[in-house]
Amino acid sequence: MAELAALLFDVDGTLADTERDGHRVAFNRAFAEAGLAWEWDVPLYGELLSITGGKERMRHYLEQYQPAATLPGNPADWIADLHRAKTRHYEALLGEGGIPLRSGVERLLREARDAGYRLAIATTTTPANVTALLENAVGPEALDWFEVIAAGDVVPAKKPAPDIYHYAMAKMALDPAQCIAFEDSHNGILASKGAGLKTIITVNDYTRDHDFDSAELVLDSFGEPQQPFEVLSGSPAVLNGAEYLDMALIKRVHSG
Ligand code: XBP
Ligand code: MG
Repeated sequence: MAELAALLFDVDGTLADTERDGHRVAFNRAFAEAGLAWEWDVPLYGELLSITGGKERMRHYLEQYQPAATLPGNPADWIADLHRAKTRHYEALLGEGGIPLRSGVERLLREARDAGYRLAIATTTTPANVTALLENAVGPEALDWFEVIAAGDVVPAKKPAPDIYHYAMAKMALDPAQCIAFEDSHNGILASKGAGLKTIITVNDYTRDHDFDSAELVLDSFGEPQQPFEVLSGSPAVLNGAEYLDMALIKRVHSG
């Protein structure tokens, strides 16, 4: 087994709980601004999350839930315009400061950096959304923590395709055996496993019941020293009594 060199992070649901109170609200604000009587409530948004990518999700909604809608002009351009508005609303929402990083995330990123591990992001979301999250939840310096921020349309096929992970590793000149991925969803683990990566899952309310059979470790959060994680699945030998995710545990997962 190659030595661990890099940690590759998903963003939405993994670094922060952005979906329900961030993306969903931003979509609804964009719909209202455009004069559309569409409202993505919390359960509906949970269903729509099976389609990754905001533009792809809107197209799916249009086809499946609003088949009678008549669009002004070309559907792809119309969706792209609406999605630009959604991104603007998302950035504004995060600027209001309501979405923190999940438990243990900042502690772990700092520990990994201090120990010399390379960090990258592999996400489906728009690059501006990653910037907005990191700047508002940590500060502008957090953007420099990541050697590569692989995001959005930089690859044509979004998760569950493995392409965004392949892209990030190619940029870093690393093999999958030198990396480990952090995800929160079934589509996410399909992408990371498709790229040959060992994967640690932290679930959230939208993904708790997803299939994570192929994960090396499934937790409810990264945890903190005074705020232990709950283990949903993982090898007791690898866990070795750990109560929060740190580099020692990640190295055991990687070599286990
Ligand atoms: C995230 C997504 C994204 C966001 C919306 O998936 O599916 O579509 O919900 O972002 P993952 P955009 O966490 O697996 O990367 O609207 O910018 O696409
Ligand atoms: Mg995710």
